[in-house]
Amino acid sequence: MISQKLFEELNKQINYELYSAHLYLAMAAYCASQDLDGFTNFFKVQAEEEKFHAMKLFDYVNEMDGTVKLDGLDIPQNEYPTILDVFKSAYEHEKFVTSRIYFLSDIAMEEREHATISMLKWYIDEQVEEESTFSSIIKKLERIKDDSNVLYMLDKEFAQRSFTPPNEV
Ligand code: OFO
Repeated sequence: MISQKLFEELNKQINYELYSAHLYLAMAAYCASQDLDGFTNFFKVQAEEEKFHAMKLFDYVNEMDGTVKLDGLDIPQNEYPTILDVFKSAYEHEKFVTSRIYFLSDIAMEEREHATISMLKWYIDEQVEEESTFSSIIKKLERIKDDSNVLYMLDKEFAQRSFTPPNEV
């Protein structure tokens, strides 16, 4: 049985995931202001993914007879010095989210809450992907520096990104 403490932390996580969507939409808006349409698309898709993460937890809390309680969202950062800074911020944010997922897993393990441990495994794997995506884009952006031709190519590549909900949920 899920404790009140664990339900509260799962609820907080729903909010963190919704905040992630909010943050990435603000990053999309920044990219749009720089006329980087592909990067804009990248972050819009990222925001969709985050909403999916939130809803997966939303459904889980309901399924386990808990009550979802939403909180307010902080104001996200809207301005960035460069596109590289956008990705550095996103990467730091994902590291924070990973620490939250580990924290939730620790509580679930302390409580021997096996269903929640199993559900959270999906998020642990997802965080490996999220961190790796941002870290590899940072490396690319650091390599290309101010080469606008390569930036344009990357922008074209990101224009192709689309959101496909995972089907195992
Ligand atoms: Fe939900 O993984 Fe990013 O924040």
